[in-house]
Amino acid sequence: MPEPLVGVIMGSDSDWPVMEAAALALAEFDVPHEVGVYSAHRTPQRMLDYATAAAGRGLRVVIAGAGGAAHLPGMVAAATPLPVIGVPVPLAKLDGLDSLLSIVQMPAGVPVATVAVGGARNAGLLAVRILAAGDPELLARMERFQAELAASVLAKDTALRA
Ligand code: RP5
Repeated sequence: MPEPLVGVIMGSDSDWPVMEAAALALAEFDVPHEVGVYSAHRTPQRMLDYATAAAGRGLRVVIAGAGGAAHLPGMVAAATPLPVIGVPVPLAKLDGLDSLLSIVQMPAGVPVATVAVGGARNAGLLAVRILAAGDPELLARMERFQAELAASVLAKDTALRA
């Protein structure tokens, strides 16, 4: 098994039904990744240990998803120099707006690239793009993916007009 380049982490295993889409997008591009639960509130030291060790372990990007008082992405970004992508996980109450605002309003100097509420697939694709910037083969695959996406839209347009 190749060493993971992307860490897909979440505050609770209850986030997995949303976060799985990030792992699936990475798998689609054969990007080695790992998955884990690290709670900013319930296991703060374990979360910090993960974040501080991530770059040294060879990770290049961290995708962090959390819901409600969603402090995981920001705290991980505070403790690692790696790019962190935050996924606001929608919970039963407040529809994920609380998660979004908890993740997106980072203070200057500590960025988290925040995707849409429940936008784990885009988080995975953004991680692929970050890696592809330094990997011509992965960049070519991303270009093919974009061309296929465009073709699928054109096919729908053609079908609609027929
Ligand atoms: C957050 O609290 C987690 O990211 C999860 O979205 C939310 C609820 O967690 P559970 O009570 O389902 O474990 O930290």
